[in-house]
Amino acid sequence: MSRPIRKVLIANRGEIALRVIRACRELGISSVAVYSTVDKDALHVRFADEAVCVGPGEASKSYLNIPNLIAAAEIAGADAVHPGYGFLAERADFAEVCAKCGLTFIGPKPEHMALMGNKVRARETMEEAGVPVLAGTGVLKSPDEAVAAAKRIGLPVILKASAGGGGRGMKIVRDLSRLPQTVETAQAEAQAAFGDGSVYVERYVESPRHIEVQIVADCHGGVVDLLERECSIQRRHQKVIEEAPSTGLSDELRQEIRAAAVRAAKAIGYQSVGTVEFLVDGDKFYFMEMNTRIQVEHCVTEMITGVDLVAEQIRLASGEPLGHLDREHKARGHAIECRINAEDPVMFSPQPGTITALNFPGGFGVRVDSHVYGGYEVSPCYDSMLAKLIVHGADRDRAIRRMRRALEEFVVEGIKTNLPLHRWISRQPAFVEGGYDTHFLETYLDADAVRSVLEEHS
Ligand code: MV4
Repeated sequence: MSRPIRKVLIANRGEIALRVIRACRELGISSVAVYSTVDKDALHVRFADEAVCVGPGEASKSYLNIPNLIAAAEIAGADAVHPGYGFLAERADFAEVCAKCGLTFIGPKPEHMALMGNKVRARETMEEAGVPVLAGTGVLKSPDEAVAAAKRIGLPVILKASAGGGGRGMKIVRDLSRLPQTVETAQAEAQAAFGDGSVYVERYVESPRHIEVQIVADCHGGVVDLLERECSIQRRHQKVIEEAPSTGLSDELRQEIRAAAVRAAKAIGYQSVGTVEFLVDGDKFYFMEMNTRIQVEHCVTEMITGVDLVAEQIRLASGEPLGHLDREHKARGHAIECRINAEDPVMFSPQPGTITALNFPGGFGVRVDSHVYGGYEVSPCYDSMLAKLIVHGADRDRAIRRMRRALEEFVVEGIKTNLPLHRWISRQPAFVEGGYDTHFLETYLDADAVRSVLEEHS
């Protein structure tokens, strides 16, 4: 059952490729980077033991090009593949191809990726496992079925695409008379976007909090949770700030949510690291999605648990048991992550260009995971995240003070970034108090706040 991993091909770029290379190096495992021609000078190419070009800048022709990635793994003699996050990380077909080619996929089994990629099947499976789900339906067979469901559940309802996720393909309906037409539109849009027009109904929660639980599972049936993260500060379904542990939840509710996440993973026989996302509404919580990958925000969990999640993910993929992880994890202090993006801090539009000057913050309790350097050219081909600033403090108040101090030290010149937005958030009373919900930015980032972000916090 155990299969040693000696050489890992990293099918990704940017900070997560570096993160995986660093874990490999510490484990005594060789690393193989892949890169597009746009990334020929990238740090993941320089820091890996070997690097193979897999195509041009356009992701569909390089980082998403499965035949080229498999060929690169074969040429380099890799025995395993790490998908990182994004790109092919949740593509069951890629995991399957890796297995067929004798490559250990560092992630869950393809059937679990496929199950969680199908939001209707995921919902049904969780309900059977005794994990709370919102009142809703299976795949709609007709608009009339949605109307009947809305009458039973009550308004508002939300229409979601079964093949969607992460906020893609959702429509809120507040007026019963609009529901049939909205179902037809949602089905057509889902068909066009995902090649699958399946749509379902759920009761809509107006002001939820996004709480997610980090799960670690081995291939011997062992499952533990590594506490939870609070990810409610988002904009257009992109997380902006994440923290661990969550703030403003009762201990009782946190324990219940963690137990539900473990139950979810055990029910399906999940293996590898994963995240179970919940919507929290007052003192109630509901299963939302399960992410079958290492996530961008895994670092806040690492800071409060002391566990190297990527190293553990690799170890678990080689068939090892939970071992030292098999215990009740307790939070040591508080961690906050700021996603620093190359974007307009107010309009949130991406800002490609060249970084002319750069200074990363440092000092006690500060971690910066980033692939950029002075002179780095931000390409429009890829997402706009430049760096993750992760601060750790003995408690949340100290973490916030450290966050402000580190944000003051952080310099990126030559392109616009969202650093002013983070500086502003770090001083917002509603953020400092904790207990904010998913409407935080749209609620507080009004015209006056925008002026303040542009002037005071730059
Ligand atoms: C919801 C919801 C309210 N009610 N479902 C957004 C991402 C995707 N995972 C599901 N999402 C939501 N689903 C019901 N039944 C509100 C959201 C939502 C949201 C969730 C988490 C974090 C930020 C969000 C922003 C807007 C909407």
